[in-house]
Amino acid sequence: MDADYRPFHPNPSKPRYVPPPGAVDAHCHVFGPAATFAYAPERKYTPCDAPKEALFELRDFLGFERNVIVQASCHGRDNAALVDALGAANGRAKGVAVVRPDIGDDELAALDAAGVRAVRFNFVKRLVDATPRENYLRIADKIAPLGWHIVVYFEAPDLESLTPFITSLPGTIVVDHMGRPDIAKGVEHPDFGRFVQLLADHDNIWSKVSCPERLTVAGPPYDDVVPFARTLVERFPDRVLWGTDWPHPNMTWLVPDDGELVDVIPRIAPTPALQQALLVDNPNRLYWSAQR
Ligand code: 0GY
Repeated sequence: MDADYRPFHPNPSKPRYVPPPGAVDAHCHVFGPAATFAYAPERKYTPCDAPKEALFELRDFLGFERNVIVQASCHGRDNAALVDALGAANGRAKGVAVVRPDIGDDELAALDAAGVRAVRFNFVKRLVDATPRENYLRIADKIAPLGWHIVVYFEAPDLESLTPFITSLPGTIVVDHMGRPDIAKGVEHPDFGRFVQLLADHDNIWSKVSCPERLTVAGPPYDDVVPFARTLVERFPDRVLWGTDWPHPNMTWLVPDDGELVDVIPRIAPTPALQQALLVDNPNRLYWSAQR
């Protein structure tokens, strides 16, 4: 682990909020353990191991039934730790992989059988080297027959330049962490307005309303992030997903308490109907439905 890397919270609090039956943590990771699943040589950070057993224990402790495990950049395009976790989850986890453009159909079929339902395109420069757009388009073509979707991760300053590309991609597109808005600018700022408009104009684009801990300026209980997530949940109730982002890679000043993160949910989704859509119906439709 990097000398300045901050491990996940060792003892999160029990949330006051109780998620509905069937609730899904739709954005989390497994890291290593490095002795079995080595980190990628091209990685930009080396995390603390965060194995599947710890993830499943947290899932149960927080009151969730299922996980969507997202391949993180520290494992590069080797999805072995992800596939191992999916295999151990007894059907209670699906995956988002990162793949090479020359991946074979047999490899894709194996990932599909393991429970992968999407690929992730990561545009965050501190996490990955740039990937040529044509590589992403090749991947988009290859996954289309499987009915997978595409998860995109970028930061707010890149929204404008990426919009033509993102809107040209086929199928369902899920944006990580609300496109990482600059919370200090406020929810009324045109920059966040541009992101809201992107979803308003394109009904194939979804957003994860995750990562208050990454976006906040004020810190817990994340009052400053709530209006952003709530805007998206209320405006696009059937195209939002929620996740813990455990084990919270690359947090510099704050080690989030996962119980406190769960307690943000009723503030961004204030009615039972919105909570049901956010935590149960939307992720189950996208990741577990037979007609995906
Ligand atoms: C996240 C956020 C981050 C890291 C990664 O793939 C990754 O390494 O996604 C980050 O550093 O912002 O979603 O886990």
